[in-house]
Amino acid sequence: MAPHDPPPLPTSLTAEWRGDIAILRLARPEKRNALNDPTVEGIGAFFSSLPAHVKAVVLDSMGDNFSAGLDLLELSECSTVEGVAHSMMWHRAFEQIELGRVPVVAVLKGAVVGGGLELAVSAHIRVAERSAYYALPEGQRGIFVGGGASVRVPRLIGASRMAGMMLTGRVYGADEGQALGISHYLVDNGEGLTKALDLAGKIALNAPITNFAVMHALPRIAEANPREGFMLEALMAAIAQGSDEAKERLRAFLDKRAKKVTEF
Ligand code: 1HE
Repeated sequence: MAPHDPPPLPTSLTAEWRGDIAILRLARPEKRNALNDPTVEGIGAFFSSLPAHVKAVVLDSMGDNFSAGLDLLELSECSTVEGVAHSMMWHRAFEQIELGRVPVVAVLKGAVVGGGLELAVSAHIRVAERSAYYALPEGQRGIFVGGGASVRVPRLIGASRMAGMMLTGRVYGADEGQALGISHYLVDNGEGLTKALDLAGKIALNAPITNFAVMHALPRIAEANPREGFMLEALMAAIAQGSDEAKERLRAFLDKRAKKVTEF
């Protein structure tokens, strides 16, 4: 493999490299990007073996839908023990996104449902197109979420709202998803990738220590008891500001060489 080659991916995924940004695409639109085992394992493998030059990833999809969730063909014959292993395989794969090496920006459109929503909420930033809608149809299928939704979705919208989605099959539209905090940005249909690439480009310009702290320290601090949280924050802040890059960036601002904060 050449240094920039991705690991071998299943046919349901494609990778594209644009400078220091990688784009991973769900590529099974004829099945609404339903997630089968090779796809989920391929996602994990992709994020755990990113080339060193990659500084941010955009997670995109082919067709009109982000993902219809679990490939329902797969669970129909699963035993209880196999079911546990299957769910834990999803957890491992999506942890490679959430606690991976670089921030991930997901582009959401059409169906973002079941395991598709679980995949989306593993990313750090979500850009939704107006066509996006969110649901957890596990309740209607007689199953339970297994790709990390019960940990990650309540942190975004609260356990009570997630219970409502699962018990009644409630579907939230893109506007509601934006108001609830599922998406960070809401854009017109067809504009999600451009916006995501723009954001990924900004992320790639950050000091690596800042991206590391946001990905790995912030979620742990947010979950910690406040006393430990303040201490972790102080330690992380000291490590970050002690870096040569931080010193240079602070000096650049004081020398009027750095951009000011602007409203837009
Ligand atoms: C699928 C799947 C799938 C579509 N597994 N094959 N997820 C769900 O319960 C959602 C199920 N899907 C749907 O409700 C609809 O497909 C959509 C609303 C997403 C899209 O509707 P539409 O009209 O655009 O497409 P379609 O005609 O329903 O589907 C096109 C094809 O994709 C069709 O196959 P075909 O061979 O007849 O062409 C569908 O069978 C196939 N397809 N969705 C398998 N999900 C770790 S636990 C996670 C648990 C879950 O994610 S549960 C939620 C599962």
